[in-house]
Amino acid sequence: MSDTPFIARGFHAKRANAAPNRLPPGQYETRDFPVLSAGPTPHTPLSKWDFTILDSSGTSLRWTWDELQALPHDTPTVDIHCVTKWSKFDTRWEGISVDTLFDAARAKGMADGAFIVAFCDGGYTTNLPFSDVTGGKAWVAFGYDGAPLPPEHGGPARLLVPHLYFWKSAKWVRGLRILQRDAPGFWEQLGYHDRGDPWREQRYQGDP
Ligand SMILES: Nc1nc2c(c(=O)[nH]1)N[C@H]1C(S)=C(S)[C@@H](COP(=O)(O)O)O[C@H]1N2
Ligand SMILES: [Mo]
Repeated sequence: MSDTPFIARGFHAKRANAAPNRLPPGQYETRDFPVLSAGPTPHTPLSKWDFTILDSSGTSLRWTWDELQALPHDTPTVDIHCVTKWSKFDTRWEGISVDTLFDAARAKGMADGAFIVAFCDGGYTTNLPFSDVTGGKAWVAFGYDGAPLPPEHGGPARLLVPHLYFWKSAKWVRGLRILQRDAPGFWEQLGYHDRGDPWREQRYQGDP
């Protein structure tokens, strides 16, 4: 057919001009914001809330809610990807960069580590490589879409690590423990991946 090459060229040109693919393998886009929680939503009053960084030598640094709010805020707009296969584009958050917290910890003489475990009200934990929560890639978020983060989505504050599967973004987060060796958290002990990069489909232990 003489016109087939013309059609094929037009099709490829259109594809080349399209936005780069934002959907990791195996995911679909949703406009909803599903709630996924392994237990009940805790309700810790802000007067009793604090955030703690602990290192392996036993040194710790703690912020009250007001002290945390006094730190410089970021307003990242990011895509998020749940391991149950929904992805949501352009979610708008407000929070404190984890770099800001670790800078303060370093200034106090605390040591970096190779891994961290985030811990939460309600007992949830998740482990991450140190390099995945530093370098502008992770936040302690307390605002969503121009409003305080709703409790079902992790308010008053959750970890936000959008470049990894969303189970790493621990809701109701209360602190980060710096470790030299990786220590699996709640879902990781049940078979989910220690890193969880959605672009490499690191869903389960043993995935590349
Ligand atoms: N504390 C806590 N954090 C958590 C969870 C949880 O059960 N408890 N679920 C994780 C999972 S599996 C996902 S997909 C996201 C869901 O966040 P959302 O409910 O705001 O969509 O939170 C993550 N953080
Ligand atoms: Mo999830």
